[in-house]
This record gives sequence, C-alpha cells and structure tokens, in this order.
Amino acid sequence: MSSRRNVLLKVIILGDSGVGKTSLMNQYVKKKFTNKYKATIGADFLNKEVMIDDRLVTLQIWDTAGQERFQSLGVAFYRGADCCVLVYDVTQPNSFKNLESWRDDFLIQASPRYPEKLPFVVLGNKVDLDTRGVPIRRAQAWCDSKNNTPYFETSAKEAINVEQAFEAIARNALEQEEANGNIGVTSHVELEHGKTKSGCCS
Ligand code: G3D
Ligand code: MG
Repeated sequence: MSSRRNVLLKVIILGDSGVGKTSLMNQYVKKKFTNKYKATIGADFLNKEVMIDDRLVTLQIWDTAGQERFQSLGVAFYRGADCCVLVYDVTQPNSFKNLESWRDDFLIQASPRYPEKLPFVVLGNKVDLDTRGVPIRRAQAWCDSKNNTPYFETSAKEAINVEQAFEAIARNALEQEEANGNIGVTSHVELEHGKTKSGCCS
C-alpha cells in the first residue's frame, strides 16, 4: 500500500424515491445507466478517487436502498457527512417541494459543526424528459435562498452534467472538511466498495 495521504470525503444522496439517486451515483462512478439496482439491501456506498486541483481525494458516496420512502435512514447514514446532495425529479413537483424536509432532516440528524457553511448541492434530475413540471427559475430561486446552494440540472440517463455536478460536490465536501479542520488519513476506512448490513431480507 502506498503511504500517500488520502482524504476521505463522505457524500450522502437524499431525495424522494424514484428521482434517480442510484442512477446518478452509478452514472458518475461506473459510467453506466441501467435499472438493475433494485435488489440492494441496506445503505450502500461506492468510492471514487478524484483529483481536486493537486489533491487526491476519495469520495465515498452513500446511497439508500428504498428506506427514503419512510424517511428513516438512521443516524449512521448521516454521521460525518461532508456534503449532502439533494436530488429531485424535474418532472415531479412534489419531489421538489420535499427538498425542504430532506434538507431539514439532514441538518437535524447530521448536525454539521458549521451550519452557516451548509454543505449542500441540489440536482434537478431527468432533464432528458420533456415533461418538465418545475421551472428552472423556481428551483434556482430556492437554491439562492438557501445560502446560494449550487444547483445543477442533470440526466443520469444521458450523462448530462453528472460529472460537473459531482466535481462541485467534491469541492464542496473538501471545503467543508477543511473548515472543520479534521482532514485525516483514511487508514482504517475500507476503501473498496462496501456495504453496511441492515440484517434484513437477504
Ligand atoms: P432512486 O434511487 O432515487 O429511487 P432510481 O431512483 O435511480 O432507482 O431511478 C428511478 C427511475 O428513474 C428508474 O426507472 C430510472 O431508470 C429512472 N431514471 C433515473 N434517472 C433518470 C434520468 O436522468 N432520466 C430518465 N428519463 N430516467 C431516469 P424505472 O423505470 O426503473 O423505475
Ligand atoms: Mg435508489
């Protein structure tokens, strides 16, 4: 193993069921769009190494496996998150309205040390569809009103803006980690694809 210091940044993806969270993660990490993720059980994460300027970081991207339907993700999911990605579906106005409660949930559960530097990025997904239900101005205005949260319109299906969005997510997460002053080595953290077991249904 190399002795290189590698920063591990935890990123969590929140939003209503069906907005494309799993698809976005897979498009970004594996460059694939399929709909064969349904069998996953428990919280699941994927790691991706990225260079930010001259710094190598590992993004550990946490996805849910359907528990978001019940808004019961558990504190381990939120703990230590450096960036929270809020996803909605541009064709589903309700999924946009619910961003507010996903955001509140994150703030309550993760209680970031510097809430004024809120580590959020918002993604309006499925822009490849022409049945848009949320005007871009409305989404942008909401993000502006939340400490100028970065906003991207994406398509996991067509790989539109996914790379750009995750680059912003990585930068945001790194800034958050640096602000908290707890940049460390990832010595004991499993860096391969991993799972936390929910002990259910396997
Ligand atoms: P989730 O993880 O937020 O629950 P998924 O969402 O990633 O499981 O996606 C839910 C459905 O939306 C899937 O379709 C998936 O293929 C589709 N989807 C995800 N992203 C996009 C996108 O960018 N464009 C379009 N057109 N569809 C997308 P199914 O049919 O399997 O339910
Ligand atoms: Mg999913």
